[in-house]
Amino acid sequence: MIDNKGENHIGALHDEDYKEKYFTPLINHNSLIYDISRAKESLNGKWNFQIDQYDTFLRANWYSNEEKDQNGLEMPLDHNFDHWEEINVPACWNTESKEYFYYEGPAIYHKSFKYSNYGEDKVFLKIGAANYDSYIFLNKKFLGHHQGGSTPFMLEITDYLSQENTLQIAVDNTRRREAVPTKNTDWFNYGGIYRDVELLRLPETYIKDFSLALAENSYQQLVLNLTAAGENLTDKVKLEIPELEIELNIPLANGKAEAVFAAKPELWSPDNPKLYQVIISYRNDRIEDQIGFRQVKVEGRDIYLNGNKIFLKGIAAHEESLNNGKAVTETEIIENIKLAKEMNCNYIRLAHYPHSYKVAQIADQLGVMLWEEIPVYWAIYFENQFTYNDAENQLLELIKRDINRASVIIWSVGNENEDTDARLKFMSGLANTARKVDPTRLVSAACLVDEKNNRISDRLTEYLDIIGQNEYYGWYIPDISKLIDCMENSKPDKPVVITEFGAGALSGERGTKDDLFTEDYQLKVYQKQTEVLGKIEYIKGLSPWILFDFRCPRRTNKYQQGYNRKGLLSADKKHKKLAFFEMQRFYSEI
Ligand code: GCB
Repeated sequence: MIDNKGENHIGALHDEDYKEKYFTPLINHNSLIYDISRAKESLNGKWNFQIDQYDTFLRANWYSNEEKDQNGLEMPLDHNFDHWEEINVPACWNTESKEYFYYEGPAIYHKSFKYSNYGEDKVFLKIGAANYDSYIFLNKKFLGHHQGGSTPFMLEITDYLSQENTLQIAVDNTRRREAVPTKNTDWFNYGGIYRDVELLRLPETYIKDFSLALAENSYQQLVLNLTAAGENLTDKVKLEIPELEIELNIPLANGKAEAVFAAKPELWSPDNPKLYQVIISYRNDRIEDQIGFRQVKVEGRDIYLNGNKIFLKGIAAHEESLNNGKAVTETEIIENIKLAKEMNCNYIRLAHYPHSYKVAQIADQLGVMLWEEIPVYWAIYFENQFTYNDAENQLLELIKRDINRASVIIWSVGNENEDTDARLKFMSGLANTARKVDPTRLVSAACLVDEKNNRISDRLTEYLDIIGQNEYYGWYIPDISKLIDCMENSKPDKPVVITEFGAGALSGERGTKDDLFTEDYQLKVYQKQTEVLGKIEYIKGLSPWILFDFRCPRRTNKYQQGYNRKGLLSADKKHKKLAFFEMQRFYSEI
């Protein structure tokens, strides 16, 4: 993990490839240990913070904090970590101070903390999410770099801990062409450590990850796949599901335990979000989780949940709140799910990047199905191998994180990308990866309409289980009468979910049905959309764009003023627009 070269690179001050030279390796999905429901210690709270526009922390190795030269003479330091201002973690820096609202670039977080050993053999540091790039330093040592702003990562810090510790995290939210997402998106570019920072203490051998789900084509068998880590991985893993009176001892072979066993769980569904307490123990390690069991599949043009045909009554949502940016609170997550339920939804599309792990946990409990997505959004650098690796790593981190969440039924490998050869190779590769590592869920992506032929046709659909289709008839394609033609021109051989349609409306703005940006116009678009889409046999779900208005610097007309106004609610969620009630009606009648 340690890159010793990183310790003496005085030249880096003027060196433009300092990052590649001194700040590898990358921390990837292999670093993750299953931690949902494990006890962890929080390092949240006040951290010292400094904007570091010229990246001097990395260039001039500030983290090594050398106060004296080789002859013991005092050095003029350009920083004082302890004197920097304090900021909250988790939080987006943009919402912490007016001055940082539009800041884009590197910034440094610093925290001191004490550590005493309680008998554990290993200690891991977990960062829930930081937008986008993070460089981790503990006690003057560089420990690793992580790319990807929405997924968790971990690193083992056992050997670098002492009683008094200093931890620095350099976080950079610069948009970059080769990154995922790339430079141009339709949402606000938040920065900072906006999910929990925690310590995880583990014994010498421990459970690295596991999945527990219904066997394919059976409601009476469960399958456990578990990986343990550490030395001498022998003995047995114990699995208990007390309510089902299951207690099994499963032998480990080469660090893996696999078992298929009889069980008759009550099935999870939005109407009956039944969860079972599951306890897994291995030697001195123990995990306790709440898991639901359900089967989701596609046959012909239908989607089935537990053998019953379903229609995904959905809504799309960004991860944002006016006060907290991306650092949404549990209360806000519950509020969003309740609003969707009030609209009679059974499903939410979490656009366009992984939202907090808490969303899926809460959705498991409250009973709502989820679409989860990685930010392969618009014009990604599809020709670039590093970009692919980054996207695939984010996908694997997301799947590992939410593998046992019954609410998650679809992995989406991207949104609205032009149908080129490079994109096909890139995104079909991601779809294949998702299917290979998780055969218990469906794979999709939100595709663009073939405008030239006015129909659904995208070469990627061959690799998907469900065709996700965005269409903006009545808005970007103003002639809404073309919607029915598009649907009738299309002959999909799979279920289609309309992943987006919509129209902008400033909340409270009224006018005639023809006045753009009024609630009346938005309502007209929704009425026409539901009228047409409701009659198309192959459409098996909708997630209109979007639950509430969200910040976006690209939107600057007099109605928008920095917000995308296609929400069915205002950004503060206090006002429901007319179209909200149209969706509520439509879903109640399906
Ligand atoms: C889209 C994008 C979404 C945008 C939306 C819009 O097709 O997928 O991210 O925000 O359109 O409002 O233009």
